[in-house]
Amino acid sequence: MFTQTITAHPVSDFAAEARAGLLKPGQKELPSKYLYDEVGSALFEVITVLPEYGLSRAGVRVLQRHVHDLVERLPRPVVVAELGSGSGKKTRIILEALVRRQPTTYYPIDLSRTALQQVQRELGHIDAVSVVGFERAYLDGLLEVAARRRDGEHILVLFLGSTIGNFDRPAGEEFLRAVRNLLRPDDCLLLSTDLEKPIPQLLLAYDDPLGVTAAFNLNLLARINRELEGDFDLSRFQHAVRWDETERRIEMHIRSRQHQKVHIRKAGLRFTLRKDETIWTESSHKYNTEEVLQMAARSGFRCQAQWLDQEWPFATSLLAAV
Ligand code: AVJ
Repeated sequence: MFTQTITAHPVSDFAAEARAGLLKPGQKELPSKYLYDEVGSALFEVITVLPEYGLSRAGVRVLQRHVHDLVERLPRPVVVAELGSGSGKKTRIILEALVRRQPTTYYPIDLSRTALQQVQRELGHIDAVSVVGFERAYLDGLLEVAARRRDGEHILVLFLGSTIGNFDRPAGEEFLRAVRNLLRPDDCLLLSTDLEKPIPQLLLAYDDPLGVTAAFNLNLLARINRELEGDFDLSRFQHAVRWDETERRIEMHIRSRQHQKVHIRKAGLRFTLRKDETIWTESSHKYNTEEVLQMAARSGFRCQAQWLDQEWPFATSLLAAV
């Protein structure tokens, strides 16, 4: 129907956050949200079609199979807000089913303007769907969506792709609680979580033989070079993936192949890396179906339905705010 973008709040804290993470005593780190600039987002789209990375296809299959059940369970009328805009593939399945019942406003919330533009191009032409993008952090965007709510209107929040896995468990639960606090009873959250599976399979999914995930990861250093005038020499770094058994998560790191010095001019930062020292760039926590239910209950939701993919263990849960 129509599309619109609410921008402003541009200046990111990339320099400040990179600086803080790289100056951390002990394990150095960079926030995973910065993996997704234009290059990183394009590389991630390639990851989603790699045979080793079954996660995204599982998410699509679950929705294809159960979207009618999903739509029937939703309160009406409902607006749709999505945390992170993704490629639009999964969202399209939901919106196309939903508009058979009611015209729908869709609010993608994303820090990246390019990501918003892409999803608007992808979904802006569906009949009876209006797209209003928010260039915001998730909770800031959701706050604004909630403020625009009309009387009697409900909100369906989409948090797909197992993005919650990037938080550690306590922070993930805290985040769900924060989402819940912006909602009213019977508003819904559709939450996807990747499930535990054999470790070799997980390691391959995050360290594919073609090297796409390696490029996705190393692009974070390239991005620092581009945007913050860093001098990382990418040939002196290596993608590294490990499974942490206690935390039940995949960790993605960038390992320094040698002792070296780095200068990031716009962050006002000089630091050294030891040979084999790593910068931790992302975690992907893996869940079981029970703990998703418990996590939901503890954060103020009741589970209406949980749909699973058998081929690539994966859960999409429809949670209603209590
Ligand atoms: C988009 C955060 C769900 O953790 O699996 C893919 C990102 N990182 N390969 C994930 C990712 C490396 C992905 N999420």
